[in-house]
Amino acid sequence: MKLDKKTISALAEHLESAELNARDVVKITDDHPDMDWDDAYAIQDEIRARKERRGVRIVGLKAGLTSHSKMKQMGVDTPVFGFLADYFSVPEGSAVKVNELIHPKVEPEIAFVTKADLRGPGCNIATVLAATDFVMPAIEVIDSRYRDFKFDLKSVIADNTSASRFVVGGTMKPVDGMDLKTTGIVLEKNGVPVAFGAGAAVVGHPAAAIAMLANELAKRDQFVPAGSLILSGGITEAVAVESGDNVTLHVQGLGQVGLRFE
Ligand code: OOG
Ligand code: MG
Repeated sequence: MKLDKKTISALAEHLESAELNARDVVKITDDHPDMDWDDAYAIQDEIRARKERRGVRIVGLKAGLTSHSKMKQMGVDTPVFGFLADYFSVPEGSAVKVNELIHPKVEPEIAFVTKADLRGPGCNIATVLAATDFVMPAIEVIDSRYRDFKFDLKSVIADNTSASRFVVGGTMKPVDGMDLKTTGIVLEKNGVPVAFGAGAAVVGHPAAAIAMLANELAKRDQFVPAGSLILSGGITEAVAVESGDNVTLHVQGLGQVGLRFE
């Protein structure tokens, strides 16, 4: 750790205020170039603790920057992990208010729900699939608090990996008999297909992203508890949205899920 406790809580407040007021800020490494990975996750953990102290429930976890399209789009090279708060969850088909956000983008993802604890180190595709209750389609709405979505890895980790809203829906299915590598997806904006992919785009297999999350949490003496909802990461580049847009994600064998922006 390079930052003291006071600085970590000040940065958590700074980034959380940017989120809650929908105001962008410059990336925090500009002022704290020597902060390390532990500092970045400590700031994220402090944002989580601030929300919990106000009575917000944490309802899930997420992996991000798990596909080459996303890494290339953002100019970074390692996955990152964050949390999902209760108010991030949007009912299927309902509207996300763009005036509560800075510059939202949508990502096509596969959500996992677990039925057993996942504890790293050493989690892998097999252990994740064995612990998976079901999978379902998910659209994540990301909204980096950093100006123009410009950040480095430590800044984006501190900013809870741009987590903002999400919707899950479609059909929930157990993973036996599914090949999540070749599961195809089509993302439509206003009825027009805008992004296509398959599960393998996410670190070879979406379950591998969940294993990476469990192994990363283990470094901080944490684990993925049974019953967790986890977003495995955008399969394609994120797509910018604005008021009036309608987004639908089709996942092969898992139906579709959608939301609107107003
Ligand atoms: C970081 C979050 C990326 C994903 O699914 O790749 C993410 C960002 O691109 O702002 O959630
Ligand atoms: Mg995502």
